[in-house]
Amino acid sequence: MTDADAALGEAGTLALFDFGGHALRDDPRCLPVALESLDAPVPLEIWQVDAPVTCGVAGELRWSAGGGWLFAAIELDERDHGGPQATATRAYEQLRAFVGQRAERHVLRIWNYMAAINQGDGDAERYKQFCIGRAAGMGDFFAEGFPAATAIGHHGDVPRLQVYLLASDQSGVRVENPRQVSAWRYPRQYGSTPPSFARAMSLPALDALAISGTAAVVGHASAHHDDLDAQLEETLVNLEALLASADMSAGFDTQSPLKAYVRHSADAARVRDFLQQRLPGVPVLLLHGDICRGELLVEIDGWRY
Ligand code: 3EB
Repeated sequence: MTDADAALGEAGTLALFDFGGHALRDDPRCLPVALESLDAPVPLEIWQVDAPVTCGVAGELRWSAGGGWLFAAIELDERDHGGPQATATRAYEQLRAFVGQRAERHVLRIWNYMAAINQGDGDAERYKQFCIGRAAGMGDFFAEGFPAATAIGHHGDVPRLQVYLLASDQSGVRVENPRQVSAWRYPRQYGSTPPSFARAMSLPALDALAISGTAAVVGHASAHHDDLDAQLEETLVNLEALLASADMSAGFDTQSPLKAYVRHSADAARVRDFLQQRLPGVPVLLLHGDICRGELLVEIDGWRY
């Protein structure tokens, strides 16, 4: 029996994420993520709740729920929907319609993985088109504030958009970073529709902070173009600023799993060394992914308990 089978056999398993190589079962709780791990062996990410879990398929979505928590995921092939903007709209319309009729209607955290995220110039950049489509699909569902999020480019052959989320029957508390302009207030140069996400979401039920994709952005500008070490340093300063903004103690530990998205796989060893030195003992999963601004080499997200 594989680790995945064992996890799926447990009553409280809400979701299982595979970053390569685990040959997951055809189960609504299993998501093969389009990003490749730069670590071996590839750990399986497992979400568990303290309650029985039900799961199912609803149109193009799959979902699972238990103990007041909801996982939902959608994967769409852009070729069926006409590009990143229309695909994002469709994905978010469906997620919104589904979550809106659930008791777990508070969306706390969203992950977005799309192909060729930096392709196209200026307003034609695929990430910017995704942002327009995402906002249209969200409608006014997040009028009171956006969830925490990550948006990363994958290297898969198929132009597939994957969106998955964690929602709850209890609301979270949005956290912004005083060192950074809130993403939804980014000036026009970053696209006609600014990115719709909060920098972090505090989850009182878990006594945890869900941290959005965090990079070397200061104010609204990217800092340290093409300087990996300096971007990592700046990212750590931003992560600490978020903890302070959430009234949490400083630092990360063995209970705080992080993911580092690395643009160039050749940088993986350096990123691993840097983080081992600066965040000793912190579990970090290294993933090969493109950051949504071409000049950014690395981005970190994760959890702080
Ligand atoms: C930034 O700070 C980096 O579009 O959902 C980070 C996290 C970023 C989430 C998103 C984008 C998103 O602007 C990019």
